[in-house]
Amino acid sequence: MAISLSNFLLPIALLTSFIRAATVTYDFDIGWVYSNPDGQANRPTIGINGQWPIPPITATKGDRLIVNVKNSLGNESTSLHFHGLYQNGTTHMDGSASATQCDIPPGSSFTYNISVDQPGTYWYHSHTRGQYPDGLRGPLIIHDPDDPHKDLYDEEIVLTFSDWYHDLMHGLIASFISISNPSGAEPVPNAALVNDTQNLTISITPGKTYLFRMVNMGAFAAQYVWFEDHTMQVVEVDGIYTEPADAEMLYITAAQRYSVLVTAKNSTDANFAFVGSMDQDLFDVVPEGLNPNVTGWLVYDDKKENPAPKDVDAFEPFDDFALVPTDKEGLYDHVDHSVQLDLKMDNLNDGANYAFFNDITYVPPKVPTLYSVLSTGSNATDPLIYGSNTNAFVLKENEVVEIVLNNNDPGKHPFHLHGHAFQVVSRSDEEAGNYDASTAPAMPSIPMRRDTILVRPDGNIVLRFKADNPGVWLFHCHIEWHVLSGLIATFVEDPLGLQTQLSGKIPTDHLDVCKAGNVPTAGNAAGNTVNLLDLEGENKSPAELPAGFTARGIVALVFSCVAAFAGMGMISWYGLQPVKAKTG
Ligand SMILES: *[C@@H]1O[C@H](CO)[C@@H](O)[C@H](O)[C@H]1NC(C)=O
Ligand SMILES: *[C@@H]1O[C@H](CO)[C@@H](O)[C@H](O)[C@H]1NC(C)=O
Ligand SMILES: *[C@@H]1O[C@H](CO)[C@@H](O)[C@H](O)[C@H]1NC(C)=O
Ligand SMILES: *[C@@H]1O[C@H](CO)[C@@H](O)[C@H](O)[C@H]1NC(C)=O
Ligand SMILES: *[C@@H]1O[C@H](CO)[C@@H](O)[C@H](O)[C@H]1NC(C)=O
Ligand SMILES: *[C@@H]1O[C@H](CO)[C@@H](O)[C@H](O)[C@H]1NC(C)=O
Ligand SMILES: *[C@@H]1O[C@H](CO)[C@@H](O)[C@H](O)[C@H]1NC(C)=O
Ligand SMILES: *[C@@H]1O[C@H](CO)[C@@H](O)[C@H](O)[C@H]1NC(C)=O
Ligand SMILES: [Cu+2]
Repeated sequence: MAISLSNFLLPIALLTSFIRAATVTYDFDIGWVYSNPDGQANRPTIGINGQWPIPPITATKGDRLIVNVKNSLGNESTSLHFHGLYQNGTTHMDGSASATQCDIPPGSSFTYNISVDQPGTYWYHSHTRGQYPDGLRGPLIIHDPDDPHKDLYDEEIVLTFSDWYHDLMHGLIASFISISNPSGAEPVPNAALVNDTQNLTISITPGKTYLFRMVNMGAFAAQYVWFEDHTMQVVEVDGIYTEPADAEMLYITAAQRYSVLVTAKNSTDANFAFVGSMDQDLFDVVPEGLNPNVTGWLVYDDKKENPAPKDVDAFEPFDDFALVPTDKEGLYDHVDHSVQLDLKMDNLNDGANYAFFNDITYVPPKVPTLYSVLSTGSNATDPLIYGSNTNAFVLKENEVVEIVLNNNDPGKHPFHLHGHAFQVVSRSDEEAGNYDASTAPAMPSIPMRRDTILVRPDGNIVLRFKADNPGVWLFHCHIEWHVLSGLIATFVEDPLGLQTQLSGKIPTDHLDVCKAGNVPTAGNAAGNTVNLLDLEGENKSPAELPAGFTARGIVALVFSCVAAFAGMGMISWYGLQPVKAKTG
């Protein structure tokens, strides 16, 4: 009896472990293709295996995900980041170029090998500076056999939202970070897309309930999203299940995700529009003729017309701060390590506009930060070795960390932390100024958690998380323009634990791409392996403006130069270069 029972149980155990440990492999050959998703401009776009839109990545909780990347771009380096995956034990697979790996140069290959234990809606994108808006971004969905909401819906549909540019990032970046753009005005997108197209139709069966997994994979614009005459129920944000909460309209910043339940009507009398509308408050100047909206339809009857969307009077989106995670994780009410980050935008002496945390703008170090951790022994706990322009903070194992972010800028910024979902314990209205614990509202006992959060203009946010994931994790604004202008901090979490965890585990292809790109992999941020406190030769930002030289002065200077050179065309424009030396 006992024998036959164990004979019976054994195959089931094997079957279970087989299902749980499935390996999902993607072979991605990254190269240029042409695309024209808004019907207005055919442009070079970064595709995968000759195709764009690029494929969604899907796996099931417990799977091992292997992504074999070959860089066939010819003229650009690349990398892939898996946004929202904690990479617990595999910080070297996080894909953050200059932080956790070297860029993958043209012609090189690289394998990402990740164990995915977290269900939810994520996305993947290049984390090489400024590249993903050229097309290298797509959804990443981790299915969950134990989804607490699975009985509430019949079908799931992925919807990606994004902004879209007709010009390539290479040229846009050159004009963005430039003396000719001293106010730091970001390039304005040309169109909004849903599923990398417009006028998408979704065939709907009456009476069914759908789970829409929505991802904003844009470069810049947040989008207001609503389904006409259908209420959404939010059940997941950024991979965190929430108690169902009704929402008529969402505000989805770049990099955020929402899963919502939408129950179809019982009749097929009409079709209904759904709309994504780019938040034009983000744009310094709204170009004439820009359509900020992308429309799609819930089609109950394909013989009936798809009506034009009705104008909404006011944008009054759902407040995500009120969401309650289903796991009811309580507030971390004791903080071990508080990090204050004061955000500002300002000019440096090259005349261009940069973004700063605590007066420091991020510049990628010569040695990727992870490789500095792994090659500096006990000195890895000293934040100084990571360089003058990385905003490095060293965290101790398992301490509760708090980030107090004061936005001393009139713009909205969506902040993302790699390696964790954080508790959002405070978020002010706009114009509230710096965080002040003595006047701020009481913190929620069960705070909302997610991995990307909006800080309002001249307002503040307070985030908390436990340093239970050794790694090098970037914290940055997810507006790609602000990544380029330096709005990044580096958290070096439990560096000595990380050395033990990853000892002998960096695969050779990781070091091969460094060699191919001539990037050093040992020593401090400057590549100095002897005197770790000597940062001679490190990558640094341009110097500060001389005292009394204001951004306004640069604008005036540029306009007077432009006026002086007017009529001389491109050559006179580039003739602005000498001004650089004069202001320095
Ligand atoms: C979507 O429809 C609008 C309105 O008819 C049209 O202007 C636009 O070009 C369409 N977009 C695409 C990609 O076909
Ligand atoms: C890289 O190659 C693509 C495709 O040929 C081209 O459109 C793009 O302009 C090139 N980029 C640079 C910086 O030369
Ligand atoms: C991925 O990592 C696991 C665990 O370290 C290892 O067993 C496996 O061989 C790796 N797979 C590939 C394709 O590198
Ligand atoms: C939108 O694109 C995703 C893949 O990115 C696909 O899975 C989904 O089915 C598409 N949705 C519709 C309604 O076509
Ligand atoms: C559709 O019909 C079912 C069964 O009669 C009912 O329970 C449900 O409330 C109806 N749904 C809507 C959206 O009216
Ligand atoms: C976009 O949608 C908003 C909100 O409904 C509306 O006010 C605006 O007129 C629309 N713009 C265009 C160009 O259709
Ligand atoms: C760390 O720095 C100290 C000086 O503070 C130095 O004596 C020691 O050799 C360094 N250790 C390593 C592993 O470089
Ligand atoms: C990482 O794994 C450790 C041990 O397995 C666990 O205690 C910790 O909570 C995990 N951290 C994250 C962010 O998932
Ligand atoms: Cu920003």
